Order: sequence, then C-alpha cells, then structure tokens
Amino acid sequence: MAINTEELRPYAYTDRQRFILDAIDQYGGQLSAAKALNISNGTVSSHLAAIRKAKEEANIDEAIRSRSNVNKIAKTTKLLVSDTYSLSDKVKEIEGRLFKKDMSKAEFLNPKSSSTLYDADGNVKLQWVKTDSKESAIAETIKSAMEEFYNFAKPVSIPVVPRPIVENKLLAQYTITDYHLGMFADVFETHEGKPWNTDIATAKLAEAVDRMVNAAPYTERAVINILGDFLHYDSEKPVTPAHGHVLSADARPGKLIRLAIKLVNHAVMKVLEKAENVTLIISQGNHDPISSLWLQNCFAFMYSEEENVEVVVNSTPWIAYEWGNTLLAYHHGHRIKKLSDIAIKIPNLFPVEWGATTYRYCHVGHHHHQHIEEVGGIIIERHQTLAPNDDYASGMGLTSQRGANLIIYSQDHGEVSRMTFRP
Ligand SMILES: [Mn+2]
Repeated sequence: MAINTEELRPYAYTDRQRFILDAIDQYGGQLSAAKALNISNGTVSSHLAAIRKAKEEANIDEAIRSRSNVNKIAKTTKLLVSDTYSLSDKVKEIEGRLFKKDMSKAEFLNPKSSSTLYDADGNVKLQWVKTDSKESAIAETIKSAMEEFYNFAKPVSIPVVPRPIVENKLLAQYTITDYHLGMFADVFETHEGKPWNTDIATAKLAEAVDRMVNAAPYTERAVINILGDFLHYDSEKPVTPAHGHVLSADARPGKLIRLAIKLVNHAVMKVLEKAENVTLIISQGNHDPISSLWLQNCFAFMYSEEENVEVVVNSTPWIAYEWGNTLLAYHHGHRIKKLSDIAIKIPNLFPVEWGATTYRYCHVGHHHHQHIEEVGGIIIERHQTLAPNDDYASGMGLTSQRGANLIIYSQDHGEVSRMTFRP
C-alpha cells in the first residue's frame, strides 16, 4: 500500500523523520527509499512507526479536546490504555510498579462544570472539567497538566516502610539533573551505538533511582535534588522556552506530564525506604521553567498530609537548605557566567543561613559535565546527567560522562561520603 507521506508529515518531529519521508517521496516507496539511503527496510519502518504513533497521539488529544462524541471518546479511552502508549514490556512493567496506587479525583479547582464517562460497571472511565482558562500555549500546558493531575489528585497517605530509627545527623542527597525527559536522540547523536527516547528514559530513571536507594545508608533525612531541565520542553511545541530553538522530542506533552509525575512519585516512595524524612526539590531549568512549578505544586498538594515529606515550592530559581552546620544551596546553573560567581550570590541571597553554617555547598547542573570548585567559603559542584547526548550536544562536539551521585552530608562535618552511579 502506498504511504501517504503528506498525512504523516505534520507528525514527523525530527529532521531524520522528515528526511525519511522525503526519501519515500523521492524514490517512490519505502523499499526503494531504504535501498537508495543504504539503510535497512526495518530502520525505515521504525521511523514510520514513530511518526504514526505521534499522529495517533495527536488525534487522541484532539478527540479528548473536542468533547463532543461519547463513542469517539470511549474508543479513545480504550486506545489510551492499549495502543497509544504501546510501551515495551519492560516499560509497562515499570509503569505498573510505579503507579499502582488507587488514586481518585478531587475537585479542588472548583470547576465550572464537569462531564463523566462511565463504563458498563459504573466505574469512571474518563472525566473532563470545563474551566474559564484562556487558550494560550502556557495555559494549554498547565491545563493538560491539571487534567492529568485529576486522574489521581488526592493527598496520598504513604505506607509506613519498616526501617530503623536513626539519629545519625546524616542527610542523603540524590541529584538527578538535566534528565530532559521527552528527548529523542538517534544512534549518531548519542555516540553510544544506540538511540535514546522517552520510553527508554522512563525505564532507566526508575532503575537508577532503585539502585541509588538500595546502595544508600539509612539517614535522618534525604533530599531529592531534581536540579532543573527534568523535562526537555515546556509547551505545546518542542522548543526551548527562551529562544524557540527546535528540539528533538518523541513524546507529546500529555505523555510527558504523565511520566514525569509517575517518576517523581516513584523516587519519593523509594527514597522513603531509607530516610525518615524526605525533602523534594524540583529546580527551574531553562528547558522547564513552567513545568518545574506545576510539578512542585502538584507534589506539595499530593503529600500535604504526609508529615515526613516536604516539597520546596519556590518560584525563584535559588534554593538554600540548612542542615545543622552544613548549607546546601541549589540552582540549575543557567545564566551563570562563571561557576565562581555563585560564591557571591549565595551569601547575598541567604545571609542568615550563610552566617549560621561552616560547611557550604552549591549544586548546579545545566552543562552536563562535572566541575567542582572551592572558592570564597563554598564548594560549588556542577553535576553530570544520566541522559546521553542529544543532537545539540553532538552537533557542538560536546560530550560528557553520564552519571548521577549520592552525597552524604553530616550536620557537623559537611560532606562525609559519596557514590557515583552510571546509567
Ligand atoms: Mn539547562
């Protein structure tokens, strides 16, 4: 059957996908395009499958938006669980593990009206809520985030995990920076002989968190330090928020939001196995200045009845945390010319905390490589990321080792140990 490239073209989000469609047009079919490009027919098929999947997701988003035809919606609902998110078995298994809680809807936004679709047994299958929000790109993003949120928005009670009570004055800091969930990189761009996509990223992050927590000691407190650029893009379109540079992405915003919420929730639940108290920090990155804010607020609400979990809600990108004699500061690391400039900013922004502490640290990400500098009474550390290179880094000739670290801080002595994890 001839391939309708015109129908697929709007959903080809990467240069490579568009290139494949062009070749199919030029050489008159899939097989001859594969031959002409000297690549396998299977490779062409997998590009076409990715484009078709994006098209399907876009149609589903549209069907949900139109809110007019119950049959269409019912069909869509079925698609949502079966076809659209046809993740690999591994990802499905991890997803199941991430999110088995029975979370019901809460009407905390006082919506104007709502409509509900029930299945034959009277269970709620789908609910959509009409509000007065204006149709701007940001409003759309937040709205879809909140629609996702309704699926389980209710403060959760966290099961008590048996663990020893420790009064060791230790804090375990888990740093996950620049994960760029939603990013697509092909085999040439990663320089690792294999591509990277959202499904792989989801599975890898859940695994990395599990390994880090399993290796961690029991501590009084843990900080989950999600240090910005957790999401690759921040709006309806996969572009950088400040300059509109086009990004290679393979997931629509709804899917990204869904996975981001599940992954962060998984991290909190897992880290609670080893720490009595958990502080969740989600810093604003240059790729996700808005998503970081709704994530903060989503989890602040979700854990609002859980006294052992605190979520930092902060609409400025600078955060400081006092741990006894130790000061821990956080910033994504964008808009900083020199790392050492931070040694002036932290005492300026947090004079009380600075004066009360002896061992001071600031954690930044953004450049994806490691750089540690001790200057003016503070140690500043730029972190690696677990994500591989994307087309931008590859094109710039920038590479870095992939990794994430777990650092243990004492209230009395600052950093006392660390471990590094590779993906
Ligand atoms: Mn960044």
